[in-house]
Amino acid sequence: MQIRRIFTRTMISLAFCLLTPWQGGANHAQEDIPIFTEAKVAVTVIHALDTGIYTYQYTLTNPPANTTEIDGFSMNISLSPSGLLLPTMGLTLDRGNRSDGTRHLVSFEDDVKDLIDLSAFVPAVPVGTMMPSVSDLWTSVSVIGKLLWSPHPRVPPGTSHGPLQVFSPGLPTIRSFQIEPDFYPTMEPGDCPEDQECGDNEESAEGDFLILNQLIIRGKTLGPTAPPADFNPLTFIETIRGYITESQTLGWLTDANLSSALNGHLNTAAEAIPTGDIATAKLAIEAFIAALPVPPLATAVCRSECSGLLVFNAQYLLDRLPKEPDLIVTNVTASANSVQSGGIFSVTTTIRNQGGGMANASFAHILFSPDTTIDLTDRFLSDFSVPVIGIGQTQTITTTPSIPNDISPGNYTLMACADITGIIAEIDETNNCKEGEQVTVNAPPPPTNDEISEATLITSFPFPDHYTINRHVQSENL
Ligand SMILES: [Ca+2]
Ligand SMILES: [Ca+2]
Ligand SMILES: [Ca+2]
Repeated sequence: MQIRRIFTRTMISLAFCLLTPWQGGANHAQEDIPIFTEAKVAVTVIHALDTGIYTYQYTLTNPPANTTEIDGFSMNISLSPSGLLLPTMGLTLDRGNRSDGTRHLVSFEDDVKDLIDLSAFVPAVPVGTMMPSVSDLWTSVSVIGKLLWSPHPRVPPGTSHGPLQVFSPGLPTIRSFQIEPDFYPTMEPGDCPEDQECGDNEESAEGDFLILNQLIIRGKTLGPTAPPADFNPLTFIETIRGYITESQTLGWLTDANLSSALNGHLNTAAEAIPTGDIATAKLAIEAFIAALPVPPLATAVCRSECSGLLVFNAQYLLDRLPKEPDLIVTNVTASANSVQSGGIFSVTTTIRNQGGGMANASFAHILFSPDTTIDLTDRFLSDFSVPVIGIGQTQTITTTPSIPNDISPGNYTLMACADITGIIAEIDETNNCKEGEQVTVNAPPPPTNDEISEATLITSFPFPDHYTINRHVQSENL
């Protein structure tokens, strides 16, 4: 549009200068200034899970109160310096219908090759493929990241035009747009040909540009941006938090309670991630998404801009949280703090899956350690099976291990470890053990005051030469 417009303006300017240079000062603007006080752009965003491509659909509306047509829509889609470099291969620009009815399509690379050194070409826009869906349209993308659409015919008052579509792997972000009326300054300021006397015409052109600048309707909408090159979940949570604030300012999100709830979910996730509690972060982000309409749907308090911006960015974050389980022992407790070698006691162990994926069934074990670290000198007491544990879920299991007869009396630290056989691939394999309380192991006292609690006389016929007596001896002190 810009190229065409400059061309058109130049032609008009030349016509003025060549044909009626003395009338160049006639004030076109005062006669033709249209009423153009309101125009809207609505956007919806759709995400294709199989390709990862986001489709941005824009509809322009020219309200009936205006007296002129919409001539163009432009949007800043410049690449963020901290963003991933997205390929522009396949980015296609639509230049409208040819005379034979076919579409005139040009590749972005072809379009910019005269402007830049292609050997040093780096993608300038976060748009991988692009094809406007409507005919009668003229599209361009500048190397600095300005997307321009010029509908043809132009959009009259009281009508809408669209959807204009952008296909991009770029995430939704807040972009500035302009809607321009059908109002042409007579010429570009300073464009008067050297061999002409343009006089007042040039001053009038400057005045016209001032008027055009006031007529242009500016606003914010959604457009693609490159995902961050160095993805950090905590930084990204702050990006989403900023989107909530700006959505409120722009009137896309009008429910203060909903905003507060959304920020609460982000707070929960931001506190959980540094502790390794991915499960809590994941559940919080899922709750964040569940609180919003599914894009491209909107509600009275969350417009399509709100749902597209917040849901797809939250989904992006969710997709990048670790998907493996992470088992940890959150508690291990003994039924007694003093036991006797050869005796039994009960131990209750709680295992939590704080990871981002379900943990299959596994085995855990209980140890006595003379110190507070797990090593080969520790005494194994028992192992037990642990059932499947869902994301953020726990299992509490009580076992009754026997204390070995030959364990040395003394103080031991009770310890429990998850996934001792290593069958679960986890986010963190080094956090599976936890120490419990100190347990004192006492040696059994020597038997005293033996009692015969039971005696059996083995007899047979004929009577043998001698008898065998089996005797069970129990210590009173046991
Ligand atoms: Ca673990
Ligand atoms: Ca140890
Ligand atoms: Ca493991």
